[in-house]
Parts: sequence; C-alpha cells; structure tokens
Amino acid sequence: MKRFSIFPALAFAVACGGGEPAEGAADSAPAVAAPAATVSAPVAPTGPLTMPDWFHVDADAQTVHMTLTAGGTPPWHYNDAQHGGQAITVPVGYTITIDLVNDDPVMAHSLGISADPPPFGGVVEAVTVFDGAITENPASMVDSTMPGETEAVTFVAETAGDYWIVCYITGHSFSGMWLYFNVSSDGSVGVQGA
Ligand SMILES: [Cu+2]
Repeated sequence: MKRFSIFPALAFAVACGGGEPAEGAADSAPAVAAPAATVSAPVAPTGPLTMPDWFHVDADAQTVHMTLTAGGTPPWHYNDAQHGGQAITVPVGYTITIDLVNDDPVMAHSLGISADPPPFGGVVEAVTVFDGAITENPASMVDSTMPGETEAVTFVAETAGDYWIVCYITGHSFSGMWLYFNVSSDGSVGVQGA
C-alpha cells in the first residue's frame, strides 16, 4: 500500500507551503480561492450564477450535464479551482451527469458528492450522499479515474442542501481538491466562481 507512505508526505509538503514549487499553482488559482495552507472552510464564491461552456441545463428534461476536468500540480483541482473556488448549483429533483476528465499526466483522481463539510482530513471516507454520485474505486491510486481517462457518474439530486464535490485520493481534498455543490429548492442553477 505505497500510497500511505507517499501521500502524507505530499500533503504535508502542500500544507506547509514552502517557497519553491508553488509558483504554477498560485498562478492558476482563482482570486476567490483561499490560501492553500488554510484548513478552515473558506468563503464560498458569490456573484451571479453563470453558464460556462462545460455546464449544460435542459429544463424540459430536468437534467444538468457538466464536465469537471481534474489535474494540475498540487494543490490538485477541478476546472482550475481549488478550496471551493467554484460553487455549482443544480435544482432539486434534476438528474445530474458529471463527466470527470482526468487531464493530469501522472495522478489518479476521483469525484463524489460529500455531505460532510470541509475542512477535509487526509483520508476522506469513500461514501456519497446521492446514490450513484461517486466514481469507481475512488480512493485507489491504480484503479480510480486514471490519467487520460474520463468517467461519468449520473445521479438524482433528490434532496436540497449544501454539499461538496471531493476527490477521495488520499491528501487531495485536504490540499484543496474540492468544490461547493448546492442543490436548490427554488430552481436556481449555474456556476459561481467560473
Ligand atoms: Cu484528486
């Protein structure tokens, strides 16, 4: 189980910040993101709900289809956002499909909807709040969504509330690989912070 020996070290390096390899990560972080060393929950992005080109709503069919691209050097991210730098809102009762594209050249990633809020520990239990809202083998370094792969999950957002999209690979959510995921009861839909 080599991931247990490798990842705490990586997470530690990220948490400590250091001076040297953080340049690229800092450049790609949205202005709303909290500093990487923060372990408390940052403030969620505000502003209007937008419809980026990776986010498609069909009100007649009551579906939302979105693409989340995972990758980057630590802190790892979805769609270039870390530490809740994006907030995704979907209407309650809609059927949601998320295509997780792993664009990271070297690292396994995963995705699921967590009912437990940040801050996240090094190990996030591989459970999800909505049936089907989790990629396969989400904590595995060798059998989750591997570099170059795309994995789709489809689920019904059946209960309104505040949730979080998390990566279950050890150390990833801890280091910032998570987004806000809100299920609205008033039909609100869109993305903040994109
Ligand atoms: Cu990850």
